[in-house]
Amino acid sequence: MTTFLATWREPGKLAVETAWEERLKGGDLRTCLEQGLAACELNPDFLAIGLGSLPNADGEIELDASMMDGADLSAGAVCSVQNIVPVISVARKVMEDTPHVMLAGDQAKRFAISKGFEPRNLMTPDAIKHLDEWKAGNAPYKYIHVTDEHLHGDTVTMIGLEDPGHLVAASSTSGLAWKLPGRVGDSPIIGAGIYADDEVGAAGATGLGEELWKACASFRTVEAMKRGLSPQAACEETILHMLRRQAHSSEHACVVFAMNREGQFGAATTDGVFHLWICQDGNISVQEFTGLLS
Ligand code: SD4
Repeated sequence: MTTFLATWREPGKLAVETAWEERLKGGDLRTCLEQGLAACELNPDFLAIGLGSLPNADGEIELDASMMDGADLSAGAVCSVQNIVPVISVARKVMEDTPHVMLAGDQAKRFAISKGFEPRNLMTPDAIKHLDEWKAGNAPYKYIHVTDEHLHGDTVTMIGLEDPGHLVAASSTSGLAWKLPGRVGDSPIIGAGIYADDEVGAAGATGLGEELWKACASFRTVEAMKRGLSPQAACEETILHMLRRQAHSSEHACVVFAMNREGQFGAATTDGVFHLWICQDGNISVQEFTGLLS
């Protein structure tokens, strides 16, 4: 059995569908997650990932991405990268082609170019329109995007599991809209945005990165599973800890989701409604999780 999980209602669907297509072609877990996230990065309709996402306060799109393999805890990440997509592929190259875990900013971009990536303008006409609206003081999108119906994000964090108990986790994001230039959130931070350990399971996060990072949300959740909690109970424990200890964690959605090496999974959010996509050997479904505050 192969299982993929991916975050949020719109991009999560594309992410698991693409990962499964890659699996049918014989792709390994790393490649399936890379392709799933790359498809979302290259889709200009998603506002918090890759091409055409919402920029920082200077009108620049700065991307963060990470990948971790639970087999041997190898990990790679990039942060604050401009003009390159898909950055998940650069994060994977950091993991596989260098002795390092993370490269940042211009130097990460130089590394990407040295690996054959072509720099390009990521600001689409829609992204420029959103920036102009924000500058005029009437942006429809806040830090984490609020639509008419739901609080939601487009950051995609994924977990993949294959028998017997091998897990990979990965994440890609443009971070928070209108962030200070140079700001980095949880997504590229191993232990915050993602964590995978084949001895236990894997976890991923999305939402307000500052709070998720302070909580070491993904590592905390994997450690809770290591103590014997189910993935659902582990996620709830992390979110309740955040609500109890971190005042700002109730201001925006903070989400953690997890899967153990047996394939059980769960998720929890501080607030709002969170959609998690699940693909089990090609059977695709979505589950809804309601905030523990509501
Ligand atoms: C961040 N956690 O950079 C990301 C944002 C996010 O959906 O998940 N948005 O803080």
